[in-house]
Amino acid sequence: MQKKWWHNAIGYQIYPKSFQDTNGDGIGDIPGIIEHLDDLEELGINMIWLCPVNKSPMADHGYDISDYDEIDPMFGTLDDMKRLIKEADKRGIRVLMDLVVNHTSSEHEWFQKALEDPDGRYGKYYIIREGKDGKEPNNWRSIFGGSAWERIGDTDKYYLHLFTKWQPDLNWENKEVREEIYAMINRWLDMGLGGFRIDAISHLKKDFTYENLPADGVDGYVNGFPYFRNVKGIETFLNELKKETFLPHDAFTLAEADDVAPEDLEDFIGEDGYFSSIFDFCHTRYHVNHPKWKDRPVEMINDLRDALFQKQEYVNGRGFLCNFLDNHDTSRSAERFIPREDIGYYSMSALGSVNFFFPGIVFLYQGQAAGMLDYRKKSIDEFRDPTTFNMYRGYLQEGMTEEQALEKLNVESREHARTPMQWNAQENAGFTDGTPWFAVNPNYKEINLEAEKGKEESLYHWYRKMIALRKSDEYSELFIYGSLIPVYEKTDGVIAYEREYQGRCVLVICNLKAAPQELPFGWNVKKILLSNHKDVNIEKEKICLRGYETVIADIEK
Ligand code: TEU
Ligand code: CA
Repeated sequence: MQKKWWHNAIGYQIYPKSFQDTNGDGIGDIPGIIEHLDDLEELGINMIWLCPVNKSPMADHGYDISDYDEIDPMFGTLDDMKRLIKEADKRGIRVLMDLVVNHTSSEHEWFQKALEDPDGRYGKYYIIREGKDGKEPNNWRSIFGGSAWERIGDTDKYYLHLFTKWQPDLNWENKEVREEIYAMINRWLDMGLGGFRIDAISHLKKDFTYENLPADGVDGYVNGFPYFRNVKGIETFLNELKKETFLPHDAFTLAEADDVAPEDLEDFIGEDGYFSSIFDFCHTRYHVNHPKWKDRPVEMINDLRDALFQKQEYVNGRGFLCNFLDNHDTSRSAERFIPREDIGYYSMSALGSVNFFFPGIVFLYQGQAAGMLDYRKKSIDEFRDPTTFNMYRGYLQEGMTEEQALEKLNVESREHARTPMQWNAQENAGFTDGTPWFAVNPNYKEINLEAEKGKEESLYHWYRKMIALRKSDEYSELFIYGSLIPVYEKTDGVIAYEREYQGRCVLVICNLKAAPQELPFGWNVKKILLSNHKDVNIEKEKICLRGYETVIADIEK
């Protein structure tokens, strides 16, 4: 395998709106990111991904871009962006932008022109179809709820939007669209950008056979994923995209590519794959799908373990998945997997290591190393996300009471991890001198980065130590190229594995149960590398793990 700088990169996702405000308007900005580069360097980060900062009317918080070549004034200027790239580079940190090319904003110039003349040149940039019997062309449900089609004025034409109606889908079948996009990508890469996180890439190709299927919900619509997710033929677009842009720049790419079939993984992330790495979401949805989600039973940990190991088995060393627990589209992982009464340093540090030493790339989300948690809302009006509002309407339609719907959203909403970054115990957690665009979690006086840094046993130090170990001269090759061997696979609440490389072996054991567990132990420990407690209890032939204890050891098999 050809070695690349990013093989052992530690990534950090920034939600710019909520990271650091520097001009008192209550909205995080690019100068705010520059201010914290030293913090990120100290943590050991060498790659940052910024959620979209391009010009946008912000209908979906920037995932609706109206000008790909501009920075939204809310975040700063193009010069700020160039300065960020330069300052990051000085600290060995590469910058990734978010590439949102499945759709544009409805305010993008192309779409405005398409509306004026749906049959003209720009109409062909989007997916516009005639309605059927005065209704939408078909009954696909948008991923964000409601119909996936929106009528154009009082015509009988509709445009497709897999996300909100303010995010019309681009027509990738049109070569002219593809060429515009490639040229835009190359302009950014020429500026010295490290690469991109690529949004919703599995949806580029649509199956135009448009079958009207029986509705699968009370809204009368149907889940159209088989027609617009990883549809056959997408490989032609993905190959071309890579060849025309990323490849000549040797750019790093991390695609949001959900549910790629095991047999296609090599095409996606193999040595000559379309992308350097992908996000898979197999492990992020239990909190809503599990029948007993309210209690976070230990079976959820077992399911998490099985899903994580299964995905790694599919990849089987052929490429690099991205290992993450938190992002801007989900509640904080501790809230999803740990019973509420147990949430704290031990449980969160143990959870943080379950996939940290896996083959692949590690990505942390802002606030994760500061121990940030969800802020439960008391009213629907406190949310800011269009999808959350759609979900709320849907739940009421299904017959839930307002309280029941709110309770569900307090777990499910995509917005929980988007509250402002908690830097310190000062007003507004040090995020802004103004009024924050989205309420700061009132727990900031206790939970904030400065407080974490000051404690001996803290998540911040835990992550910093884990990062240092992953990157250390002695072990980095093992963590990059070593094989993954699951152990204790049938033990309730335990996620454990060996990493083996050239005759050396590291063992990672995480007990995700509140209760202690005594496990048989047949290895010779050469050295304890890390433990989230003060000491480790290994006796002859057994290890006694405390509740939520993690041990990482160099072993002899
Ligand atoms: O999310 C895409 C998204 O909603 C996926 O999780 C989706 O469920 C998946 O593609 C189905 O296969 C991204 C961004 O992360 C999100 O914040 C944006 O709102 C969205 O795209 C639209 O740009
Ligand atoms: Ca600002």
